[in-house]
Amino acid sequence: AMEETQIASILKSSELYPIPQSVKLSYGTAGFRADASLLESTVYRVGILSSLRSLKLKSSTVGLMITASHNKVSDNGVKVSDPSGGMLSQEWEPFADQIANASSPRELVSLIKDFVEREEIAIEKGGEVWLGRDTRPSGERLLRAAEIGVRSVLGSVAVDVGVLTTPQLHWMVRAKNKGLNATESDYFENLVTSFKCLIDLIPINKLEISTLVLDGANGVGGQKMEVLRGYLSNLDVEIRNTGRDGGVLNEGVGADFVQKEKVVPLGFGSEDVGMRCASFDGDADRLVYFYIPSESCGDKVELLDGDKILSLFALFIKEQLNIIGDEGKQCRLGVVQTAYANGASTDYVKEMGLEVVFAKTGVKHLHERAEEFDVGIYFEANGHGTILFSESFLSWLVGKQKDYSEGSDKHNAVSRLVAVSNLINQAVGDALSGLLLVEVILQHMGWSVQKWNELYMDLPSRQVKVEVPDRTAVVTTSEETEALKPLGIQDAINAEIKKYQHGRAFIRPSGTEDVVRVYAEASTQEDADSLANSVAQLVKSFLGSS
Ligand code: G16
Repeated sequence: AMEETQIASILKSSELYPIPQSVKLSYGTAGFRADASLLESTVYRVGILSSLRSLKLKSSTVGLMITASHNKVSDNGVKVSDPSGGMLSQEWEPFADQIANASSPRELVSLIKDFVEREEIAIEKGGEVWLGRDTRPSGERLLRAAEIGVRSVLGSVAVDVGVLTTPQLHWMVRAKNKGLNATESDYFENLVTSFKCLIDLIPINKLEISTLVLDGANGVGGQKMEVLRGYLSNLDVEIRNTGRDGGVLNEGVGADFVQKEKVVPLGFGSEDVGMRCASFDGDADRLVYFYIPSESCGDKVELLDGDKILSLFALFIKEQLNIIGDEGKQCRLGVVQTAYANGASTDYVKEMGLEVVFAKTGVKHLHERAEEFDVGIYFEANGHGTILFSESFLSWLVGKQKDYSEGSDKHNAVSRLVAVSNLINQAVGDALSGLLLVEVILQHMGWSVQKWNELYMDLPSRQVKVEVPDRTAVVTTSEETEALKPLGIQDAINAEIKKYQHGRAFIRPSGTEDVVRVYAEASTQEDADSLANSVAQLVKSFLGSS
């Protein structure tokens, strides 16, 4: 139960952060997001929640990240990292929604009191929360609100860990709770060591190292890459859109833009034809690759999205398991995708003999499913994903490292897998670590970006968003492939799909923007465009346009 002094502390601090009128907030796909001017009270309250989460888990460190990722610069948001480094347990999301929307300090306190009792949280000890933010100008002010929230749970400590990518914070929180070194420089050191290890294990380096051109989305990721680059050899990166040259975060740049529009980001053009290029999103948890084909008319790019990255990773890991032989083949290697995955990528990984499962959009859903495998690779088409190694498989690998003679093929294959498990962020999808893994695999294979792209050919696809008065009117099945509401819309969508060869389409309400998303696939680009447009029309006629 909560003491009077504790209640008074929350009542007092919450007076500082009245809730703006007429906003209804929801934790959504990836935390709360809204125009930054509306968010102080929310972030303050998520600060309280984070302290409670820490207390619930024996004062383990919890992470609180201020970012709105791919959204526009005037938006901001807040997401919580659990002590494992994964997303906040979904069981706590309803409580997050309730307190974010509590209309008065009294209501807030009463919700907290009930929750603390129900969850049997021992509030006497004090928790620990690490606070990070991206480069958004509103970040600092919001971080102060979060600190006050954290500290209003008496005895709890708020540690400002500064400007970070979202995956850096998740990694640091995970490391801290495992009792490992957990500063930002430890993060960099870990990447550098495991990258070098993989480079040293390349049989014969078949490829001249060519320059990679990175689009930093005018956000935190490009800036961190500038630091990291300084410690790496065997990688030549030119970084554009760092945000220092006047460019605006995510505006005409970044992974979300490139993946959705399939056109070059600002700062790239005809002089880059054929070059290997990559884009991060605003908080560097997404990564896509692209190149400008020589026959490109206008600004079209050839996109290598999350599905292609997943396929490359799957191929490399499978190759190592094959080298290990019969024992390696017993490893359960699986893949997790969402409804957005290009049909051609799913066919490709299935042909490789991998198990494929589908999850709802949002890495929190994919991550859960990937944990079911010995090695689970998950990616959303938008470039958000990672590889998870189970504890038991990792200790098996480490054991094998002792069994096989050093320098043998099997020993090398095992060492590569161990290095991959260190390089790739086990907490959450991470553009920096994903990029390093792509780069080292390409060098290992001796492949150009064009060669990698030939793994399979994407079915043409199109995504559009539709603004509607109330996006929650769309309710989908658990894998989001069909709409249950509004009644009748799915039949109408099916009738459209039927008109196209290899037609596939679905709609879902976004969890990060106030729109309904439409995805369509068909055998030609023209057909995919036209299917997407007619489904968008259906959305407008069933839901009205705003
Ligand atoms: C977030 C989630 C992703 C999700 C994306 C889009 O990305 O972390 O898993 O795919 O939102 O979600 P929605 O379609 O619901 O708007 P980010 O990079 O913005 O954090």
